[in-house]
Amino acid sequence: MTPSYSGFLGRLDWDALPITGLIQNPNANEIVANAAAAIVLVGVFVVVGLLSWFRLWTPLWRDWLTSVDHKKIGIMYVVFAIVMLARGVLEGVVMRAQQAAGPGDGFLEAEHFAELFSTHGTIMIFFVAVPFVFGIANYVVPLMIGARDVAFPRLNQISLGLTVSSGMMLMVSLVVGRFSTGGWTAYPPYTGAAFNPGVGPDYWIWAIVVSGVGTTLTGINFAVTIYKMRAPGMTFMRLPMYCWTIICSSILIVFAMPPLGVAALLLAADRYLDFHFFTNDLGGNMMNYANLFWLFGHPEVYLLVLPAYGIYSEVFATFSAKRLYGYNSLVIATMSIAVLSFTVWLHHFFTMGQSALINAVFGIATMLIAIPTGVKVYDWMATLWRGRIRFSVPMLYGLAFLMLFVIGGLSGVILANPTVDYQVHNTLFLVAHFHNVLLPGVLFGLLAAYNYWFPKAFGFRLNEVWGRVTVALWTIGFLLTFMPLYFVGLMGMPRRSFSYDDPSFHPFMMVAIVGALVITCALFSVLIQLWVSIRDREKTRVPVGDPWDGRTLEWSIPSPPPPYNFAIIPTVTDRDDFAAAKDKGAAYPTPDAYEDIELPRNTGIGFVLCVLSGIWMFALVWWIWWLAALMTVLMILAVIVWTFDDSTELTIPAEEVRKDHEAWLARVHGEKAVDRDFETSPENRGLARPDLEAVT
Ligand code: HEM
Ligand SMILES: [Cu+2]
Repeated sequence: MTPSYSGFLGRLDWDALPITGLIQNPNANEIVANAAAAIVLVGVFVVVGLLSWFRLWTPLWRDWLTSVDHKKIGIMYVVFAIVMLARGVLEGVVMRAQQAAGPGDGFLEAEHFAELFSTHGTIMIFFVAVPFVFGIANYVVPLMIGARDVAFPRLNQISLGLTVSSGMMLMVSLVVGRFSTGGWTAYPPYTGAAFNPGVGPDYWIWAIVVSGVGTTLTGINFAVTIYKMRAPGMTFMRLPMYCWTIICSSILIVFAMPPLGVAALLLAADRYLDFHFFTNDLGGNMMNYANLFWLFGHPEVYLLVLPAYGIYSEVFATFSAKRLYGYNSLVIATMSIAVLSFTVWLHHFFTMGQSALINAVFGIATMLIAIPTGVKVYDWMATLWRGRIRFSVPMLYGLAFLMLFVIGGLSGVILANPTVDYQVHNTLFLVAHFHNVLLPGVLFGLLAAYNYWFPKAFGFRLNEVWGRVTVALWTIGFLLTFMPLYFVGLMGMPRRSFSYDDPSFHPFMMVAIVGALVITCALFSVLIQLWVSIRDREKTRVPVGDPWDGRTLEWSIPSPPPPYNFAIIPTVTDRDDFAAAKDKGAAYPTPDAYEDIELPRNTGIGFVLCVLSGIWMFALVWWIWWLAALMTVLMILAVIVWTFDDSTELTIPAEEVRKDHEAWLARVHGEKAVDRDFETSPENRGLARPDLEAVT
């Protein structure tokens, strides 16, 4: 701590604003930084302006910000993830442009480039992939297991609040001060106070700590939800594959996030209180950081990709009109991957000085993960085999995934060999590898989920044509951007460097920038698809709720579902219970009696904690101690006051449930069932005709 910064605003001053840099030193680098800040500010003005113009503040507060409905929380998570994705992609493009500018120094300063890969990586992992994965899970899991909500609905709202406030911190770091230059892993000594005395690493630390708390709570929430809230009869061996992957992923969170939080807090202790956990003098050791970080970091990538596996399992089964092949082996493979993911973290520092024996052990452990993954790929292909395949958008993502992900997985096996890793671990080969698993693996899966479950959430289908265009753009863009990196990496081009002088790298960088621009088009295409779909929504409504001839419980209720999800909690007798019911002609039963339904009542606690924790983080970053103390007190008070609120339940009378449900059943019986061949036509109102040609 430097006492000279004990002033009212800590170390905050005019130099923190990017415009100061621009005035003092107008160049391309400063223009890029200021443009980014301006985009944030314009974004805020546009959103505030639109909300005021359309008088949306009240409905926003009443229906969304205070809602504890898992469906709405899920949607808010996904919206947040897509906003952050836009920022992350643009940063990727700026980095590619810098290197495409050719050998020499390009237009960015080294510091700025370092900030870019640090925010880009941090955002993509913590604020795109994680919220997107758990946004989809929030929406889908309770519906799939026949529940009315998650186990702890209010905790769920708090998790969202903490994630959003940390994401907003990253946005603020564009406008006030500068973000870390230490990469998404924030290794000391690069992020230690001696090397990096500014605010950057502190932005990273608090964003990670607070969002980490939110994510840990989500992990607990979903593990408990799937353990305890399954509908009667839904044994674990009848659990949809997607829910299996979410429960594994939740358990990974519970074990993996705390080490990250601890690592970040110890780093904070080093930086704020002059401790020496990770410095080489006074007894510290930065390898402690590397171990803690990757004890989290490796499981993290499986926590992201397992849910994508789950999504593809559902998508392949539905669009092949077949039961998922090898369910038991898929369950075992999922659990094996989850367990193995904790045994391989050392492959992230093969080159940092442990013995050859240790490297060999961890190399082999890493390669073992290819076995359960291979089982999965086999099962998916067997699911497709002789199925009645429909090439809908989620299925196209699935096929792109199958082909491209295998390449990414194989390059991972190559890297698992320590001798090879010695050559390429710090080159663009590694960057190619992890983008190869993160894009076709995680992101394509999430986009498939978005297309697959959108009609469930909003009651109408997304536009097919634009959906296909989007898949094509993502696929082509991915190939052009990242395949060249494998080659240029093998040629020795290092990662994380803002310049290079070997002209033979340049042509590869030119291909990669074209690819990055195609990916930008893909991003726009996602938005165009959404806009076109909203415009044409009358033609694509699917009120009955089953547009794809789905197999699991979420398709057996109206689209969009009522707040309580199920008028009557179903009793499950089969895996793929809804498909089995349709086969037997027993889908859409008329219940004998209805009951009152209790739902959690709205609360503002998540929003309040979001705002308070946001200010708290900002105060800590800028050393505004009085404000940090005040926010700590207010957060504790808010939670205490909130626990005294005992009117937390809301009852929906049986009569109202009956009216709504009967109206929907009447609609089901009045609607014409549509053959699968007309799935994408306006005739598809969400009542699927049993598929007679299907092989099951
Ligand atoms: C949209 C196109 C994308 C482009 C053009 C892009 C580009 C880049 C670039 C240039 C780097 C710096 C590489 C280096 O020199 O080390 C990078 C790093 C990274 N990217 Fe991306 N990326 C994209 C999408 C994604 C996505 C979708 C994810 C995750 C879901 C992701 C996750 C990461 C991570 C974790 C890093 C490492 C950051 C670090 O080393 O600190 N990227 N990306
Ligand atoms: Cu790893």
